[in-house]
Amino acid sequence: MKISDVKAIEILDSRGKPTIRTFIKLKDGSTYSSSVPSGASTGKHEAVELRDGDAKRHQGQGVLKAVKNVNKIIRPAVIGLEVADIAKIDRKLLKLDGTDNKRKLGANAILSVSQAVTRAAAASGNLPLWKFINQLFFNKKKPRFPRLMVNVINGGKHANWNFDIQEFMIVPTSNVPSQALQVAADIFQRLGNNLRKQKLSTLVGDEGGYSPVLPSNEQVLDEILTAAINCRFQNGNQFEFALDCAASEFYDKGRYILQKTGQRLTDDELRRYYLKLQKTYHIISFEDPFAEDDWENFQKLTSDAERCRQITLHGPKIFKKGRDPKTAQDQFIVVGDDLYVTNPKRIKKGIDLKASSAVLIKLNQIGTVTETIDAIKMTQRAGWKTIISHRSGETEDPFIADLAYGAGTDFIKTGSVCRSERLAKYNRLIEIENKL
Ligand code: 2PG
Ligand code: MG
Repeated sequence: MKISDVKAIEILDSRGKPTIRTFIKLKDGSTYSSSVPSGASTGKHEAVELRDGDAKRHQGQGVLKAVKNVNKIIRPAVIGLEVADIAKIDRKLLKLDGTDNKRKLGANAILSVSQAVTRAAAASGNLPLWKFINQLFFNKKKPRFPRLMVNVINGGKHANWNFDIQEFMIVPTSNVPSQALQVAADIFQRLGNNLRKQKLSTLVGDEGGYSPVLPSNEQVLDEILTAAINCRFQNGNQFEFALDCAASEFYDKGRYILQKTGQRLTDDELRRYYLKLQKTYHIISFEDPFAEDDWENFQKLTSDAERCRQITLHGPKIFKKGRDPKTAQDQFIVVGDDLYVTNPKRIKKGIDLKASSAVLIKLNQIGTVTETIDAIKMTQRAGWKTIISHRSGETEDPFIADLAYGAGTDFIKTGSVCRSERLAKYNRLIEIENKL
């Protein structure tokens, strides 16, 4: 079916900052929309998010220029095109922009169109979004539910720097959404009760995790462990731990500067610290453990992780606390987020250098659906893990839930079980589980 109209508007994201929503109208009059999120701990190599810079509106954060680019430049170019031909439409968008980082039209403008077109194409073919993505891009490879990375404590830039580590996540073992969410929600509620009993704050950060004042990263992990034990869950059985260190945010001129203690760690000291945390708490995933261009230290930690994996698989059972290393699904992956910014060129470099063992995938870091799919496929071909991710500034659009299931990614990271912009994605996974 052909596109008959396109219209973008400025809306607000979960932090009250402007973002863009685009509507695609088809020849039969049906209309479909999609909205784009926005990061806080952004990578410097990300595609450009176009902001107005007009101090009189939204402290310069307005997106009216991006809206205008959709309504005046993209609209006439895509009206009349066949909506199902997403690759062609994305190519057209890239050509209209003509820059290497989407600075002319804005990745926010381009992605809002690309996502809305994908949603409209799925609907016009009478398919749920996940199925459309699966059939078109993944050759009907069996879709699969991702494991959930649920961020229960927020730190770093997402919570006024109460911890250096940005995200403390629990990863339920089950990949059945309703079951995984039950584990996550039980731990989250219990954690809240425990914090309240200690007269600690239960206010939540940008991604819906608590952000109490606690003296150390270890204390955070201990609090989560206690809550889990209170629920009769065991680390390694019902759930595991994952961290997003977002280390670019505390890197300065060759040193990693811890805000709590003022310590200035060398890269080796930081790596040793991570290994200690990994061993103590059985953390399965370290995202952005080093700064966004620190390829060498990513490589070092990845080879440490591989060594640990070999020992776990073939050596003595070093993990206690109920975890059976032979059956554990995921063991100590190193994830590149700001390192790759979902850019196939940077991912290729990472694969060549063995700089990680997983890639975080964010649509708005690269700016079109097809380039995002390329990034996912390249990562999957390398035998690495894929993690679809939200941004800290989100909307109620659950697009990424369908993407994760349709693409059969290993994980999805979409915040805590609190704040509706996060729940929109989890609840969409429950709908898919119930075949709705
Ligand atoms: C991250 C993301 C999402 P932001 O670093 O992985 O959790 O944060 O959107 O602020 O970049
Ligand atoms: Mg990150």
